[in-house]
Amino acid sequence: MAVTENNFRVPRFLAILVLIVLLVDEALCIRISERIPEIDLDLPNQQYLETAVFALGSFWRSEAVFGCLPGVIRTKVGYAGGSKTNPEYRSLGDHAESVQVEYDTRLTSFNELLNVFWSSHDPRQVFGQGPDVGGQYRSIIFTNGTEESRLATASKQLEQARSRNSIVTTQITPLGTFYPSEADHQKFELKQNPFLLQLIGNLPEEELQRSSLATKLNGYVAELCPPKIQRMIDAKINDIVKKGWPILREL
Ligand code: MHO
Repeated sequence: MAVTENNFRVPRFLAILVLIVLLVDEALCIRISERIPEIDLDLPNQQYLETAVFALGSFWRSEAVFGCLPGVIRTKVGYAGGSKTNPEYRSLGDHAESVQVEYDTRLTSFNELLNVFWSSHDPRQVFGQGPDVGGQYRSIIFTNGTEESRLATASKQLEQARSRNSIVTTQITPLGTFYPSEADHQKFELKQNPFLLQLIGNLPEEELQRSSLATKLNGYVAELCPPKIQRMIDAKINDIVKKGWPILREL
């Protein structure tokens, strides 16, 4: 009889111990994130993708401004608007710091991007933007074709009509070559936040640059998302942190 009881006691004790270990592990452990391969938009959807390029001051900020908008799939910072070949951050010549925005035409439009462009900087400032002084921070709408050129010109006229007291300095010019900038400047805002980088799985540089999720979070970190989106991402991150499961796969 006693032998039977002992036989039961040992496994039950072990089972309880295992249960406690599992619960403590679930509650306390920060798991090491795995890499999440980003699913690329499938081929049929590629036809709805367009790119637009704008210059509106520091490209760190420009990338964050556009990255969080509904319909924006990807962003990339670079140099455009000048004549120097292969510009670099410390010697960009006559180029302007620019952002290339890849967007889904079913969800947003060149016109909507133009509205964001105007409301996200001061196009009346001469030779710079905010504290950043110099031609590299000038305001430019780059166009691709006559329709974009028409829309850009019309929107500039509207902007100018808001006040005649100063001149809207924004240039409108066909896009020549867009030179992507060095990796350090891509998703710059997000890279200042190791916690969020880990949250999305510490993607290698190439994947980070192509990631739609990183594009959005880059805007979130800079607090430049539209307020509703900013709050939605806040809630999502808090929820994940509460659950102790530190991988954010999508928004
Ligand atoms: N004011 C910015 C300019 C950076 S930029 C990408 C700074 O912190 O230096 O040109």
